[in-house]
Amino acid sequence: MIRKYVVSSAQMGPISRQDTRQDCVNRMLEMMKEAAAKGSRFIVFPELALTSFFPRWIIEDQAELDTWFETSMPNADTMPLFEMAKALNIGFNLGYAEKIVEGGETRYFNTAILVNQAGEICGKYRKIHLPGHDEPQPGRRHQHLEKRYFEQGNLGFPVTPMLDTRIGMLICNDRRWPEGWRVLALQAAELVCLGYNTPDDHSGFEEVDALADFHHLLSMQSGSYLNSVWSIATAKCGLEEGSSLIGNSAITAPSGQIVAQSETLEDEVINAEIDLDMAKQYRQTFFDFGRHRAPENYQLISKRRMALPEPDDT
Ligand code: CDV
Repeated sequence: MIRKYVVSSAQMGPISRQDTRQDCVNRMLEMMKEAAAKGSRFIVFPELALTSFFPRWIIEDQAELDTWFETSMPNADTMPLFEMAKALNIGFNLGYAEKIVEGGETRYFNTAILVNQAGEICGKYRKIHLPGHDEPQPGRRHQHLEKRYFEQGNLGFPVTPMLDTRIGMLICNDRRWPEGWRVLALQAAELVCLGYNTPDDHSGFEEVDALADFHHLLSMQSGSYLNSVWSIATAKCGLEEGSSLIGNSAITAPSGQIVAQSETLEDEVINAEIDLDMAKQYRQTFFDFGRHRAPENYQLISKRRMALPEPDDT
């Protein structure tokens, strides 16, 4: 079986505070049509693609905060995406803020779903590496309050069989943590998709912020190469409510080479034909996990959270 087909990244330019879910969905539908016209079978939308990136604001009123979250999926606003997926025979990955009652408790997650070509949800991931703070930081022009508004994902790093392959999901900051990539690769993921909102004025260090695009691409290229997976990274980008978000959406091969990259800071579809069997070359050589990995030596990775010297170090 030849497993070669076109996939797409549907980068979105800024979403303003006033924009409705329908506004966003209409933009996504246009990009879905454009991708399908290029023969694409799978399209990746950004993190929190249905709203402005609200964790930059301090929102004290719970009722107001709740308006940024989806309580069901699909819902009336997003249903057209699911219908279009079925009509055009194209799967998609969508990020959104999820409010759900689980175990009798109301819970809030930064979530991404996979939808297959029949327009059905077939995979869900809730972001594990939440950046930023749970309390507003004095002196910052923009807050980053993901730790306040979301709880850590509780679904692990699932891999979903779909489109003759196995797809894993990461969300934004997850791309900087090799552990998530490796957990996906150990479940034989061949394609990793990721949406992001990455401000280039976030760290408080000018020289670090100046490397925001470089570090994004470095993370995607190293994640793909070190784990022998294709990846599709999709930005929400441009000047959004005064916050400058990087673009550089990219489709990256298991070789670590970028095969398609966005050029604007606006809505933009990029496409690439990917050969899923390419990953095999890497998994049979440098990254033949069965021959070369030594998990018995990696125990600290799951036992220890932070860097500490050993107790007998002098
Ligand atoms: N949405 C994100 O997770 N953004 C982070 C920023 C805050 C560093 C990122 O890793 O891109």
